[in-house]
Amino acid sequence: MNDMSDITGQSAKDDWVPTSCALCYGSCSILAHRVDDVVVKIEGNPESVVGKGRLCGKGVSGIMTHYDPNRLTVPLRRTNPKKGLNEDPGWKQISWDEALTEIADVLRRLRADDPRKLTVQRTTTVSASRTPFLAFNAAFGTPNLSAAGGGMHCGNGAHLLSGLMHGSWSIVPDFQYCNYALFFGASKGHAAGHASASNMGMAAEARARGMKMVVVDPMCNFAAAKATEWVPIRVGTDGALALSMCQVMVNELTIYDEPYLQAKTNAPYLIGPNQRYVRDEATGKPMVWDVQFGAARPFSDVKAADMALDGDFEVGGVPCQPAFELLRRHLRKFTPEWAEEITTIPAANIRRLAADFANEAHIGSTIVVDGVTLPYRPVAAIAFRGSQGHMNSVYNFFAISLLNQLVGAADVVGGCLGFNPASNGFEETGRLAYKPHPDADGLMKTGTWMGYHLPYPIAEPRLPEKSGLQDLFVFGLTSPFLDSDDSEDLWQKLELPYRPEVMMNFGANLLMSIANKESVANSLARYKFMFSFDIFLTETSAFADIVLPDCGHLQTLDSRSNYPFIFSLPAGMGEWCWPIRQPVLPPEGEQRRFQDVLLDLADRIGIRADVNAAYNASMNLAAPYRLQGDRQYTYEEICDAELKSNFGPERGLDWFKAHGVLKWPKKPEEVYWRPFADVRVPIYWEFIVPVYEKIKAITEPRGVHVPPEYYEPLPDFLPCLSHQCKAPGFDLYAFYYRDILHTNSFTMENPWLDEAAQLDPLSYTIAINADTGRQKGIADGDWICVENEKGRKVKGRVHLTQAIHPEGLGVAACAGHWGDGMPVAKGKGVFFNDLLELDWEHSSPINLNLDLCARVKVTLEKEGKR
Ligand SMILES: Nc1nc2c(c(=O)[nH]1)N[C@H]1C(S)=C(S)[C@@H](COP(=O)(O)OP(=O)(O)OC[C@H]3O[C@@H](n4cnc5c(=O)[nH]c(N)nc54)[C@H](O)[C@@H]3O)O[C@H]1N2
Ligand SMILES: Nc1nc2c(c(=O)[nH]1)N[C@H]1C(S)=C(S)[C@@H](COP(=O)(O)OP(=O)(O)OC[C@H]3O[C@@H](n4cnc5c(=O)[nH]c(N)nc54)[C@H](O)[C@@H]3O)O[C@H]1N2
Ligand code: SF4
Ligand SMILES: [Mo]
Repeated sequence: MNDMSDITGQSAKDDWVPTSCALCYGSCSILAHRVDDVVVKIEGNPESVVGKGRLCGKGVSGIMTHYDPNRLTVPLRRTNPKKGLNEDPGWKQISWDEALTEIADVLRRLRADDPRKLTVQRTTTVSASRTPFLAFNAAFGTPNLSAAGGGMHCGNGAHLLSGLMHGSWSIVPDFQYCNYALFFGASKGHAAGHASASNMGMAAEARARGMKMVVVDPMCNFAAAKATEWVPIRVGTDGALALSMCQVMVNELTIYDEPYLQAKTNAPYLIGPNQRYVRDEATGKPMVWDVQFGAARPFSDVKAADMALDGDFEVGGVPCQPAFELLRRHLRKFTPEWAEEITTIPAANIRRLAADFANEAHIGSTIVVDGVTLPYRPVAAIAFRGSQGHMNSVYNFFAISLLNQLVGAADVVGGCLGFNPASNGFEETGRLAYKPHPDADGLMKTGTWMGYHLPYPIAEPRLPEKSGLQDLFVFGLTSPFLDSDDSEDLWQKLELPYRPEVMMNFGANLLMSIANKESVANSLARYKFMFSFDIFLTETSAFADIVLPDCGHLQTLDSRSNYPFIFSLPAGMGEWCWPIRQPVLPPEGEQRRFQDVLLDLADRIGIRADVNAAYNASMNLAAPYRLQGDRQYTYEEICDAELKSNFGPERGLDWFKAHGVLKWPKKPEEVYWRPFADVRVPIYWEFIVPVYEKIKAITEPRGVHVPPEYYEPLPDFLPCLSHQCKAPGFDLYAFYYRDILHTNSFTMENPWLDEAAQLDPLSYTIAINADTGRQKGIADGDWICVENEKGRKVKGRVHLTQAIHPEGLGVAACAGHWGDGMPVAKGKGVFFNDLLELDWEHSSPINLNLDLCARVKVTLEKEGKR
């Protein structure tokens, strides 16, 4: 800290505090410039790998979120017992002791009755909230942890596939070496996505280096605007394009990486007529056809190069084929001409894209990185929210993943990288080491993970205990069925043994972030009691009985703002980096950190020992830093324990507060781990067959039909419901996209970001193709009404542009707030989610993803306003 003299001669306290942003889940490392206990500026922390000294506009504006006079500063209790969209809660200030006494009474009684009746809901935007809530959840004993719109909008398909194929939460091109990146509805390094600010720099450098970037997207927005080529696609049809590209590569061009498929996938495993592996009777291992021996043998006994990929065989009288042969045959129907009909992308373009991708992969080539010779495949097919935010989420992402698998561009130099799934750990302590490893079938299990269950092996489906039904629909991470219109019907049929009664919410604005507000409001009103940790009164907090004023990102503490190297640390060569978040400013009024409040509640309801045990497990604390019995540790002490446990006794919380981050170099074998790990990934999902049988055995007798076409071992293209709408006048596909200026429903309240968004022609408007608009007699700036097939309506001002597919209707972010608690946000922008239905029919029957597109009709608003 420097003591400086200002012009008045008075001394000013002036310092820069290293901490982490939380305006989105990227958690970029920041430096907060603090002068006389006021933060006057936020900059990127160049010492950190997370952001690399860069910030986005939201991060810089975080200062205005902190100093917003509408921030909550006292606990509030509702006085109006009625809950509804038009009910005023009648907030009354209460003391912390009153608030926590009442909450603890409710929780104590509930836990004695049935802990599963507690639903814990949290926003993923503050990613650091994960560990404390997971610990509380586990200790309390409820399986119901949910993430509002998170997952079923953004990651249910992405995390499943990235987990199965890359041992990782997410994927990104190896920007340092990639020459051809194909983006399917993802903005990794352009506006949104994971590891934003780091990826923004890396993506820019890659483009300057000459990396071609091809963006498949219904809109030419942030990623496509920077691309070499924009490929406009009909909403929700990415699977058809990817399958067709696979068809061209495998059957028309016959370009694919045979040695990779033999050694690193289950492509050579023999499949019988029952869609299952042909297994060795003695060992139970899947068999391959050994071309040297001319016989089927367990995969582990055969050299990869001797494994047949093609042909028909017979083993013990059973006809069978290698999985790859089945894939090759399966792909034949996905011709570019077929795909053109579905995607609107001309067949010739599909052939060109496939040829470019296949040729740019330079199959067979190697490169030396830091003295290590490694496979070099400088192409990557990437996807995230856009292409998989649909009912056909799983197959779409599966088909896109196959592009990388076919050319061997998975976790090798220049290819598609998982987000740091392999690490040798911190050398001095040997901690934080993990890497993918094989199961008995040779298929990859992740070395580290952060979901409720591992992506593989697939969990055993059972009669649900989770109100979201994910223990039955085991491919789903998060679920719409906590809130859907028909959840009671599903719970009854599937014999859920209890009903949700109490909700503990952390920040999430589920009333806005999931789907139409009526459906979610009905679900929220069903809870007998709800309390919410908030920094603002959101639309959702209006359904709470008690609201607790939380500290914001500049006031809070977290020993793992970037754990476990997944969200924020860029993939690729460079350094490992462990940053923390620390308080720069004290609480205002009666604000308290949620982590401390959770510990206080644990003590009040008598579950401290369980919470300590849960922290030991989730932070993987090593002796002597394990938390003991029911000792009342502060959250500071828990953070200190985690840091010392990982990095040694001299690098505790104090060291991290002073230094901000700890770094050490990555090795090529960690970043490009695939050649060094004896694991295979499934290009053919044999495991899906028994899983479906088990799901069906539970659902069919109980009157719930689960369509089998979602559970095939090879991906297909399944149309969204919106593709099937034939009602006259419903000729546009409505979709949303992230605004570079806003995070989900959060930042419209930030005055700097709001001002910038008002200047932007798209942030708060509805984008329609200019020619389509003119045909409909709509002019730029007109007010229109957008109506979905069920008659739900959304209104807004039109922006006509050439930068959108002629059938598309694009809305930015999750705006259109109506509550009084965020007055800057109120009335700004368009609330897209009012066009989304929330029921079984509109959910993926395999991974529970919501269908995030709607077929809509637009009409001109005569009055020229809302
Ligand atoms: N139309 C549309 N819908 C969407 C999306 C979209 O882009 N458009 N995105 C979807 C996706 S992928 C997701 S993940 C979800 C996200 O949706 P949600 O998780 O419901 O929330 P966000 O909209 O991200 O807003 C973050 C919330 O956290 C609160 N908050 C921020 N910091 C803190 C803090 O330190 N403490 C506390 N207690 N609260 C805090 C903010 O007040 C805000 O309410 O929305 C989904 N829904
Ligand atoms: N600036 C900013 N950054 C964020 C967030 C934010 O709200 N704002 N949110 C964070 C969160 S929670 C998440 S999940 C990530 C999400 O990050 P992204 O995956 O990048 O999310 P989106 O921008 O919603 O969707 C990506 C693209 O998909 C397109 N798209 C929509 N439908 C389709 C389709 O059917 N097919 C194809 N091919 N494209 C389609 C959209 O036009 C958009 O360009 O971003 C994180 N980072
Ligand atoms: S990308 Fe996210 S975490 Fe990084 S500066 Fe922007 S808002 Fe903050
Ligand atoms: Mo998300």
